[in-house]
Amino acid sequence: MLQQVNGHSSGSDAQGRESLREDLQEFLGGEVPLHQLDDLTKVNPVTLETVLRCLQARYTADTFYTNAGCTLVALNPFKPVPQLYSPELMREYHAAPQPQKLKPHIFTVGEQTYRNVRSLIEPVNQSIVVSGESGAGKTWTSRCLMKFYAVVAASPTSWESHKIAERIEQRILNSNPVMEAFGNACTLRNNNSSRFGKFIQLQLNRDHQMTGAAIQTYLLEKTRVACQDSTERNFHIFYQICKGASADERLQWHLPEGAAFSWLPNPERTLEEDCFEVTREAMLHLGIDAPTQNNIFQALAGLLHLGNIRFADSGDEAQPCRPMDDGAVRTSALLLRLPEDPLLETLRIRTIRAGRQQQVFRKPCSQAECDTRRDCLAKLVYARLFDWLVSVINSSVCADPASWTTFIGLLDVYGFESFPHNSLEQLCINYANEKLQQHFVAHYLRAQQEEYAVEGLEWSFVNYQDNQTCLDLIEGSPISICSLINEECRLNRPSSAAQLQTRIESALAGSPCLGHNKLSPEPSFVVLHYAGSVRYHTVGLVEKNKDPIPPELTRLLQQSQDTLLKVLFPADPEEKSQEEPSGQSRAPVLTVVSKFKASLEQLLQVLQATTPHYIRCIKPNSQGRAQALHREEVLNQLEACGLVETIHISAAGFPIRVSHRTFVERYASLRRLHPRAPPDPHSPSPDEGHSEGSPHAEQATLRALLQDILHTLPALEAATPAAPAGATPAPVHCGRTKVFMTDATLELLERGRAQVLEQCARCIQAGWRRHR
Ligand code: AD9
Ligand code: MG
Repeated sequence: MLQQVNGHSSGSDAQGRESLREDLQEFLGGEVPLHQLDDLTKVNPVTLETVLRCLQARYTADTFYTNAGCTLVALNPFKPVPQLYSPELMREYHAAPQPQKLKPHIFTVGEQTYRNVRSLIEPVNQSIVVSGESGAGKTWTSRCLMKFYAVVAASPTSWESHKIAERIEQRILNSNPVMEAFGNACTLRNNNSSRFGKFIQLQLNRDHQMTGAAIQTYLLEKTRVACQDSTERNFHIFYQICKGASADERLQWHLPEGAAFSWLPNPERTLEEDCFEVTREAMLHLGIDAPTQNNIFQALAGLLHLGNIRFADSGDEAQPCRPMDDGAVRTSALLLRLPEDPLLETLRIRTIRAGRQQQVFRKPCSQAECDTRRDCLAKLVYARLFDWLVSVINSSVCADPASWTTFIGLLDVYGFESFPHNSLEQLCINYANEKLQQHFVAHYLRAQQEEYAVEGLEWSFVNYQDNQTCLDLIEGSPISICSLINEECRLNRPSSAAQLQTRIESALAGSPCLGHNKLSPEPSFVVLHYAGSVRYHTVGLVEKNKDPIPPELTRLLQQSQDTLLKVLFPADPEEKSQEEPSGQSRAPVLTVVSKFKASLEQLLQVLQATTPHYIRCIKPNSQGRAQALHREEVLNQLEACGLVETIHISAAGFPIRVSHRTFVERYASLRRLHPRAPPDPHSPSPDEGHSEGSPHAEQATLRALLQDILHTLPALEAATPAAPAGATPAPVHCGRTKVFMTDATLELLERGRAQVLEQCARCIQAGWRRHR
């Protein structure tokens, strides 16, 4: 049935060739300047080189968005472009009869998504997946989309609570600065790098107004609280309090001007993110009042002082280590409102239960163990604080279940990462990116090709990169990288980093995605991800995966007199004695990797139940400079996200699919508009060979009607004022059970149908007047 796959009708070969020639001319003949070519599917031929040239030309012309079929490519401008995100422009895209006819923009995706929720008979939840490497602009894009919905889907009523009457959209927007202050940090790749993943559901009521939102976060990189690369920074909020506190607050929080903190590297670097006032104001709007805020910042200052505690070996195994600076212990105890002696004791001494009588033994920790316990205490407090903040924000912005019916989900997860040193955090981040890439491949590429095959449409199969092999290596069963790391945790045996490397390399040697690991002096393994190869260092990997929390630490925090810490660490009345059993620490119930895997699976389930839209953010250069597009870097990203394959498929694709019956029912009337010439007496009748009323006969009749309707298309097109003379017939194809077409064809058919309806209405009116 299908005669070609490049978006040209099967109607006439000559016409198809002519239009193909025109397309080629558009690109090769230079009639349309490259920077004006706003869909990469029109670049001809589609190769990495031509796509890159087009993007480069557009970037030079300050055009940052380009369609790539079903995906939008967003180049990071690395400079303010306020006119591109004004509320006026948002309204323009929202009001446009056909937003896809306007210049490509994230607002086109936003509006299309919004219309999908509104226009479908059975409303389907939508999601926008924003992807790209670190610093490519994902968070920026999701923030702009939230602003877009705050404008176009604003609810008419305001909320009255927390003594502030305000619009819910504003409150949802206020969640951004708070989440970013506590969850973002300056890294080598991005001054405002998200150190957690975020999925936000914008909840819409029956009238498609935003009534609330729900935020889900993924794996905060909590190690950053206590351990930062010398070129990076801790979470923004620590710098905000140190730079933005008032004189009184400095006294209260023990943060004198110029104080040095070992967990606060590069304090002299000032970023635009260091804006304490913005965070405070936003917290206030979210219902976090000034005393609670004060409490939070005081606890954070306590953590900074905790980081300054250093231990010196006592030189005697039976004696605990000595703190080198009593002042740091005292101040952190004071700010966290913990008793000073138990704090010091908990950091320096382990309690172990052993023997039949379960006697309690106290064992002094080595200097390294003391440091680990101090860091663990800080991570524990910060992670709980972050989760608590998310829950407070959710309770402030989440609509009650009865007041929303559909949602638009925005996914902004940390981009693919490859640093000189990669550990468990990068493994999890890159694992998440592999999963999302697979979702993309599965949803668009594979599903599209498979449906074409089932429908009997001819299809020149495109070779796309399926990353299942890589996912098998990371998470597969029975043996994978995750299962091996988890097993080490479960066995709880002392094993070296080199042993873990050997186990991974020998057990998974058969995987084509496990790279060669010849040159590294450090124990590590290499994974060939879809976006590039990454070397993961195995030192400390198992311990990070266990993420052990000595029970004494939790119990210590339960003793705090601080109101906030009391909420974060409620006393557990049922609590049994939790001293460690003798020997090794207890095996953890759930490892970091298994928790992450479970939350990722949950996320994918949600995504799979929505209609997804994709925005691919591209970082034009790694220095964050405006007007500079580095070919090699962009090429790597284009290749990594499989964009070329996407363009191939989308160019040949027909996004609209309708069953034969629905199509005939909706458009049968078009035959009135342009009746077909009487049938050729020599051609076989549609139901020939089938008895009347049989399913085959019905099918044949449907097909005949279908063909009649399709034959009206050229006439419809010719009658369209906008259609240039000799325009290509709209691409449409008949599969076994469905009709496949482009948006343009659908538009044409709908216009024709409206015309018929209008004619009918006029006839009825005329008849009615005559009757009177
Ligand atoms: V990461 O994976 O969280 O490390 P993102 O989220 O992809 O990363 P982000 O959105 O934070 O990157 O963008 C990085 C920086 O690029 C921003 O801080 C802005 O300075 C800059 N940016 C991104 N998009 C735009 C834009 N549309 N206009 C202007 C932009 N600047
Ligand atoms: Mg981000």
